[in-house]
Amino acid sequence: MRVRQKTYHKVERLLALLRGKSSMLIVMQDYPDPDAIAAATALRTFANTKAEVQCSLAHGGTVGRAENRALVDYLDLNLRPIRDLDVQRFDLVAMVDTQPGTGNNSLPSGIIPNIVIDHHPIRHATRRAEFTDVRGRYGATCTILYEYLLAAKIAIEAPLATALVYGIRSDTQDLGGETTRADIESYSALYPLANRRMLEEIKSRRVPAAYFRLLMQGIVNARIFGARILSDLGETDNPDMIGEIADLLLRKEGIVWALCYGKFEGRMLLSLRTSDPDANAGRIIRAIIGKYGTGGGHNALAGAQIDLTTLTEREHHFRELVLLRRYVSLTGPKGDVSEPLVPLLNRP
Ligand SMILES: [Mn+2]
Repeated sequence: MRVRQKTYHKVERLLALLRGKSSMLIVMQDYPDPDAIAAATALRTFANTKAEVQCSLAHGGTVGRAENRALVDYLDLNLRPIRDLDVQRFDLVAMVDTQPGTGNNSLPSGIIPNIVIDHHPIRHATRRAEFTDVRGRYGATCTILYEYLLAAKIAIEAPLATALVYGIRSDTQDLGGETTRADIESYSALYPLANRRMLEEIKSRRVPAAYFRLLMQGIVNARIFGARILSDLGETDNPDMIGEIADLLLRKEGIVWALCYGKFEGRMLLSLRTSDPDANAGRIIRAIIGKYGTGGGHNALAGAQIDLTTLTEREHHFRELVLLRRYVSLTGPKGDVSEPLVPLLNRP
């Protein structure tokens, strides 16, 4: 794989920023996915190797999905809750796979990060960072970081290669829809370096009984409106299940849009998926959320969050109805009747 001039240029600028510094905080989404976890690990490797900068990886929420926890365990990462850290104490603050003000991370609002590396559409607040590399067309942030490691001639050990492979694979849905040539080339270069047995183990990590309870809830509550499906998970202790069930519901024959939502720690979290190659789920979810919260994403998948702590039960209920009405009206024709995905049987 050939390193592009642009990447050499970015790497030089990043090195200039790291030089002479001793600590860096790397902030991920609150519920980091494999792309974020691997990209943060790669940035840490870059900073350690090239500038001896010590890094802390932090996020605001939890790692719920069993596969993601397996990845964190395998990389032996000590992920820190951002609220326990004094952000000002670090020489540098970096963000990967997210940006300031998106609502899906817990970087304190007054802090401008020094470094932002991401593949979501660029945000206004990001332009204030000293170093930005936002490649909206890329399938994964891991691909950007792999190019940095390559340009800086850093040897990639098996655990990091494994994480990057897994990150690219999961963010591009196995190199499907939103994949660029750079993603495919990075994947091909990294795959021979990865630990294939570990990839298998991460994917088949066992899940607790609670997983099946949430799965049942997601299926029993699912309702279909023509080519749309939606499901309410209710109160959940595993926010990653919301996205996982949205993925699952999209597999139903004839479904083009899937929305799943639930409540976690005073927030309503929503995951939107579409199989329409011409649609933009990120734009639709922002239209659904409006002023109630924040949201964003890619063409095929998007997420949003609403703070519930200032709302009464009644206000929340009203908003929920508004959101569902917007979802249905923005994703298809009016007049489709609601029917359950699985009509409940009468038990004997
Ligand atoms: Mn990503």
